[in-house]
This record gives sequence, structure tokens and C-alpha cells, in this order.
Amino acid sequence: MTQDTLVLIKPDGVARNLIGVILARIEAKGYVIVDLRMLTPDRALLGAHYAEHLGKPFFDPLLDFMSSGPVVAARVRGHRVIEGFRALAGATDPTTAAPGSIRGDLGRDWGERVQKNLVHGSDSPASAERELGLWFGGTV
Ligand code: IDP
Ligand code: MG
Repeated sequence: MTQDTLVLIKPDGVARNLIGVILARIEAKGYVIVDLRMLTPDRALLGAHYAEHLGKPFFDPLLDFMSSGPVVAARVRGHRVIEGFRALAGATDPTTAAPGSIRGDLGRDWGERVQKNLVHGSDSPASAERELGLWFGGTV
């Protein structure tokens, strides 16, 4: 069951010069980066990407944050990589994300309306397919 997932290094990760560290963790785990791009996403792309969160209190702050600067988008491949990258990333809240995870080791709470937690990873095969289509426009 080789899978592809979408990983985003969010604007906080790029601004903190953690692109290399985060991609190195993915590669060190054994997953393969098969496509990579850097862009500052517009609100249309982000609204589609985060459509499930429309109406939540953090939705507008989330779009403000995610459109605030460049993001790195990666198509990452491996057996069970969707589940595996979510484990590498750690819990959404960086304060309680497990040490050893990207968010647990490198992230913290900055007291803002949106959690700046460095990375995004697709949460299911259906999400991965949908999100990879949005960010990469189809299959490799
Ligand atoms: P995930 O990124 O761990 O899958 P989601 O629930 O899909 O988490 O939320 C998307 C993003 O929205 C999170 O990564 C985080 O940046 C932000 N977020 C989620 N829940 C909250 C919250 O309760 N307060 C502030 N920001 C949140
Ligand atoms: Mg999510």
C-alpha cells in the first residue's frame, strides 16, 4: 500500500529556517520526497485546502497565517506514509505534541489565535488525493 501524502511546511517553519531540518526528518524516516515546490498560497487555495474548518473561530486567523509568507509543499511517498507522517508531525497543539515529533521538538505556543505548528500532513487517503490535486494539480 504505497501511498502519497501532502506535507506543507507552514510559513512559521520557513521563516524559522527549518525547511532543511523538517525535510531531513522525513528523509531520515525513510520516506521519499517525489515533488517539491515553494509558493505563497492565496486565500482561494487555502479556503479549499481547509474547507472542513470553515466557520470555526480559528479559520480566518488560519488563512491569514498560511497566506503570510512562503510555504513549502512536498509530495511524500512510502508505505503507510499518511499515518507515518502524522506521527512524525505530532499532535496539533505544539505544547502537548510529544517530544520526538516535529511539533513537539520544534514548536511552541505563541499566544495567538491560530496555532503555528510548523507542518501540515494529510489525514486520510481521500484527503491526500484531494490536497495533492490542489497543491500539485494531478499525479506525478
Ligand atoms: P492538523 O493540522 O493537526 O490536522 P486541524 O484540526 O486539521 O489540525 O487544524 C488545521 C490547523 O488549524 C492546525 O494545524 C492549526 O494550525 C490550526 N488549529 C486547529 N485547531 C486550532 C485551535 O483550536 N486553535 C487554534 N488553531 C487551531
Ligand atoms: Mg488537519
